[in-house]
Amino acid sequence: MAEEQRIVLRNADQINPAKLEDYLQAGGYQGLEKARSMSRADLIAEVKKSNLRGRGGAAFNCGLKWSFVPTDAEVSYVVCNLDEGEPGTYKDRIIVQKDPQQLLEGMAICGHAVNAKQGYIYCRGEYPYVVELLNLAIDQARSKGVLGDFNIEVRMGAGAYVCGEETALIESIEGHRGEPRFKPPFPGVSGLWGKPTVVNNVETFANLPQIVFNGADWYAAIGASTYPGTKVLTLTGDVEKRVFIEVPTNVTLREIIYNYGGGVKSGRRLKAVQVGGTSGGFIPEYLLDTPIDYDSMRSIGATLGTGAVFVMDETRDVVDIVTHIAKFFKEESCGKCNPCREGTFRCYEIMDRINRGRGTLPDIEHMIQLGKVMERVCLCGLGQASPSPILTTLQHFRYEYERKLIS
Ligand code: L3W
Repeated sequence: MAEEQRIVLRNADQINPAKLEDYLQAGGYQGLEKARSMSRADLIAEVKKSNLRGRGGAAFNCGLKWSFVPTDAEVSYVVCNLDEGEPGTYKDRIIVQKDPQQLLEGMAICGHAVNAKQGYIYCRGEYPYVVELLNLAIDQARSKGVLGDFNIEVRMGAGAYVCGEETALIESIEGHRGEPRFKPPFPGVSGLWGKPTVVNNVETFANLPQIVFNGADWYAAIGASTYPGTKVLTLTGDVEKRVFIEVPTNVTLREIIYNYGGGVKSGRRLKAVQVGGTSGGFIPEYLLDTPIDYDSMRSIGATLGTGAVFVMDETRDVVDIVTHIAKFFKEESCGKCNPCREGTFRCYEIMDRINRGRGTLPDIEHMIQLGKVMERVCLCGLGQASPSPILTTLQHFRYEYERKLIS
């Protein structure tokens, strides 16, 4: 059986997360110390070479993103995306609850690389206890002076899913309504208060202390070559064991479900797996031998996204599940762009009609057309990703839709 490999979760349940001393004894802040001995350009080059790719959904090369911050910027910011609003997703919460200092260290490493003195953690509003732990960790780090002149503050979201999108998140920190901005300019050039801003996910930052301490080559050799390292996954749904694990990125979905999750609950057959949360595509049984790296997942029309692996057994009604998901997107669309505001509404309307046994064959064809347009023209990830459950289930489970149509 493929072994778990812990980078991000290496201190999980080994240290007291509320004690900075524990983190220091486990080797904490050595990555930051090493980073500070490097020039900004060398540090960015090292992170780029490690090929660490964003763990929040888009898998963009982390070092490359940092390199967009102009070298002559007088003020720049580091922002951690802990919004985690994707239903069924909770890996960032666990990473922070198990080891908050590691996140702070990762952010300070980024601060050194882009010459930022101020960082913000944007935390999901439903995680007040995480905010408490983070504030405690920040106070301890500040008292001990381990962060140097890098300051971190926590900001709380208010329950809007769209604020996980980086520019909506920036708007929200600035005190505005959470709506995405047009890109370009990208935040790396013009973000928070118009200043260069790096926005990375919790898991991305949490990898950095070990990457800098052990070197880019060490990291690049772990897991899949195009998406190296490990991935923290949360396995839920119809499995014997619901677990969170950290595995190298070349592990397959089948290994995750059967080796770590103990297989499908009650010996039933597997119908589908949704990877990445509600915006993830549905994967049928015959594709389970696909590795969980970002590119392999994309090649089968799925996403890796937030690392949520949701298993559905043979008794599940795929059309009913997708109808609920479509309702979620309709409610969470911020309404700024027409394709998302109207598209999510229409998708839900059609899905609901089909689910209630009143749909027709043209409904399916319209929805496919609409979904394909939304993927291309919606302003942000919310609208672009929202048709994925519909399109992938129509690809793999079309018979379930047809069975519900008016005959
Ligand atoms: C400068 C360029 N920067 C790209 C940056 C960009 C962003 C990153 C990826 O996310 C997925 C989707 C959602 N100059 C750049 C550049 N960048 N080109 O690289 O950019 P992009 O456009 O590929 O993706 P995106 O729109 O940022 C789309 C998911 O991400 N999503 C994520 C939410 C994450 C959380 C979380 O971490 N807690 O909630 C939201 O939209 O589903 O799959 O940084 O600026 N030429």
